[in-house]
Amino acid sequence: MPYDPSSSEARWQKAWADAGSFAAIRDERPKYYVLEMFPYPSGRIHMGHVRNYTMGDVVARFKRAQGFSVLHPMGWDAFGMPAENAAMEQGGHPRDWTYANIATMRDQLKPLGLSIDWSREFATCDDDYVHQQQAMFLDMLDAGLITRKSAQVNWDPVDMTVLANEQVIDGKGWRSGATVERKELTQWFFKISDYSDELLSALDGLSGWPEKVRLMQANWIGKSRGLQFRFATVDAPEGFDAIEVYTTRPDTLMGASFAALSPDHSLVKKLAETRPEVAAFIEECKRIGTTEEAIETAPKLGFDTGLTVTHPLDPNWQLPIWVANFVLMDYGTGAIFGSPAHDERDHEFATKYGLPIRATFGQPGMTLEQADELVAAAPFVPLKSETVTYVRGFAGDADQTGEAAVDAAIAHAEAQGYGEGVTKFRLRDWGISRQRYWGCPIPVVHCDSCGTVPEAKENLPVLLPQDVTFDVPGNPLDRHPTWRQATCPKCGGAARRETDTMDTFVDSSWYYARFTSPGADTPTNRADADYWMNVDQYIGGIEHAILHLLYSRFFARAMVKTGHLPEAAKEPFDALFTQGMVTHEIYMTRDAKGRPVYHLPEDVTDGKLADGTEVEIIPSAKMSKSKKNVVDPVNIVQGFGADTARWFMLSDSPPERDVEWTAAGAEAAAKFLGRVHRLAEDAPADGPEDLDLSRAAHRAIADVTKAIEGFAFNKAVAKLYELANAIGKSKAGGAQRAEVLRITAQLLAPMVPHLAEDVWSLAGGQGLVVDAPWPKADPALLQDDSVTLPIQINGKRRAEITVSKDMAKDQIEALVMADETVQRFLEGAAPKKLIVVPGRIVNVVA
Ligand code: ANZ
Ligand code: ZN
Repeated sequence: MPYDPSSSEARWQKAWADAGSFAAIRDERPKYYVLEMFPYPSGRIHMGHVRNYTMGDVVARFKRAQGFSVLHPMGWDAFGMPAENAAMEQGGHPRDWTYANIATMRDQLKPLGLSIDWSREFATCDDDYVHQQQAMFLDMLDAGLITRKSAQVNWDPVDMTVLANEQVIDGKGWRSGATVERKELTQWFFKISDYSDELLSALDGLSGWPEKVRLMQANWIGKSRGLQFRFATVDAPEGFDAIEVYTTRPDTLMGASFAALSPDHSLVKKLAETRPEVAAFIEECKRIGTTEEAIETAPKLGFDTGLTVTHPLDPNWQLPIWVANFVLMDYGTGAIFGSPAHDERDHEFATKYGLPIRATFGQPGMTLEQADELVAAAPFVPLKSETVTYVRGFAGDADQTGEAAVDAAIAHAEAQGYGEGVTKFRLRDWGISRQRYWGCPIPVVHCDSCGTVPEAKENLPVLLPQDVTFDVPGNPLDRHPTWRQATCPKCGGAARRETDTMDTFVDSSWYYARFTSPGADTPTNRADADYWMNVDQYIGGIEHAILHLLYSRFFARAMVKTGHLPEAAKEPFDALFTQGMVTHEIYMTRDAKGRPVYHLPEDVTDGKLADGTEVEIIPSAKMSKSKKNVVDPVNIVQGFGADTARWFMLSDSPPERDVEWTAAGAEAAAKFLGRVHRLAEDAPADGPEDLDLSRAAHRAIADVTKAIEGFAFNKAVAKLYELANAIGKSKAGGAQRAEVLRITAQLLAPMVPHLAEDVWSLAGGQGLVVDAPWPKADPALLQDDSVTLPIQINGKRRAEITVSKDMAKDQIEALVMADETVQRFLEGAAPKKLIVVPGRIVNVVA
């Protein structure tokens, strides 16, 4: 029975399914919850999925063998724009597109042999999930975790539709190509900013998370300490006697050269009422999207209002008030002072509009003039504030640096009464309203007499209507003839249904909790959630390091507050692992006009296309359809078997790094697995006892265990290569060899589970290897009791000999005399001297 994954893999998968091997069951065993970030049903699985789910599967199978009751589920992050885009482009319905993709991808995933409890599978677009998410929304609304306020959205003026940030490409609508504008709409928000401080400080406790991810989250939350102070205005309209400003660098106040307001600042709006040129400038500023990136990278635009403010430290010093497109209304106070010598944006602005650039400090030993000259030059030179000399300091703070100078400036402002120290966070409330069809409807209605009213729980779920079309842009819910008509749960009168749906990040913020009781008629069943939470090991891509994980951390807290999760689950992921990407070389030729044409790896052999054309080989990069450097896992699984794909994914690189897929690597993996299979098949019925082989097996138990525990799967693979070599070299047979083969099967099982079952059964294992407890290394066999002694002949090291530590002297002498090198030197004569120093050295005098 040679190695034939094409028949054996399906057979083992059926055996596991028949035995219910992967059903997650609450029992007396300790529990272990391993979760990989669930896939978006785009239509096909890709190599990144294979890598991600294989790693999770290694952990799940390993923990299961170690005696844990394991929860390892799978589901689908199924709402979102691609389904609507497909409907717009190809016709059809987003629901059909989504469920068809799920069916295809499930069929592609199952042959990988993942140890998943498929009975828990759900898609976030399932009526049931929508129902429970809406129930939770109502609970959160009740608990004061949700608010409704006005916010800016990206508006496509041609398609007349709201765009998500991802749909804005270089400031233009992705379909219409029209320049995107900002527009104010009333939106629903989760009040995540109430938790800014806690979400930040709790990062310290996440010792199972990569430092890098914790840092990215901390930066996103963006806690800063600064000064909020007032500029007195001169000749401003009534009610605007002062402008409130926020700065993190009050130590640069003496270098101020202008004040700047956001185009959305109330004073600017006031001015626009009477001055058309201000109104026109506001309109101009709106012609960029709402993303921070768009605002940051847009060219700086300013408008001089002609008004001035008085510098707080000098009543005779007036600064002009500008309106600037880079000042955001929803951060700090929506107004700043510009200090161009020490801030790059202010520098760009001041250079463009000819405003003064004055240093407040320079490097040690500089004069004021030298510092001014340095900072006035373009491009902007940042001065390191750790090594400064204050040249235009105030309140006697010369030579104070960095934070101390900021503290001194805050203390000065507080003492003088023109400002106070404050803490601000960059983190904004989470706007979840999407003017889209394919999402979870927000369960509220609008009533003319009662206002905004939550839908009654007994009326849930609020499901999407099926009869919609996507032939015109905009939200089909808005133009549906009847769906919007609702009854007000409060007064019983006619009301209008909310047509916004929820951001799909909401769906993925609690799916891990739902997996603990996917059939419950409440968002969670507390007994199940209490047992299974937390996720012991979460695995996914670094691209989710910020938003998804932060939203999930917030949501878990909200679920604790609303009673859907235990207190201990407010940090839902005990450990996080972020895996690297799968890369491949890129193959390119050029067309007649010199434009690049890319080719699939399967169309290239030895650097040539089928017609003999040579391709240019571009170094490996993340697999991407646009560069055609993709390998379809389905082809690999069909060609080599799932175990080869799994083995290669684990073998070449540490899991946190990128792995380069190569055809040669896949072939080598397949060849190795075939060899292991042959070792089991061709095991001799008898042979000499080989203690070294047993030692190799037990060393492998210890090493593979340690490697898997440390997420060093590539090391576990390397150890198994070693073990296979040791078996191949050994002459041992019979029971001893069978035992070593069974150990090999057990150690292979987390990684290549099908081959492991083959080897296990060939080696006489009882039942399935998937049910065998993880092997334990025998400490006696781990001790290495051999020692290598150098042999010196006439004072020079000529050879060496490996003997067991407790070998008798005369036995060692006999072995030395039999050594080829020694014999050559002795030329048949007896040695003049032969001295054995046990454990150290052998000296021969010829
Ligand atoms: C003067 C100054 C001098 C500043 C200097 C920086 C460097 P972080 O650190 O991110 O909190 N700022 C304040 N509110 C703003 C708004 N609504 N839109 C755009 N920029 C705003 O940033 C705080 C700094 O960003 C503040 O400190 C302010 O510029 C600017 F050498 O004040 B600073
Ligand atoms: Zn009403």
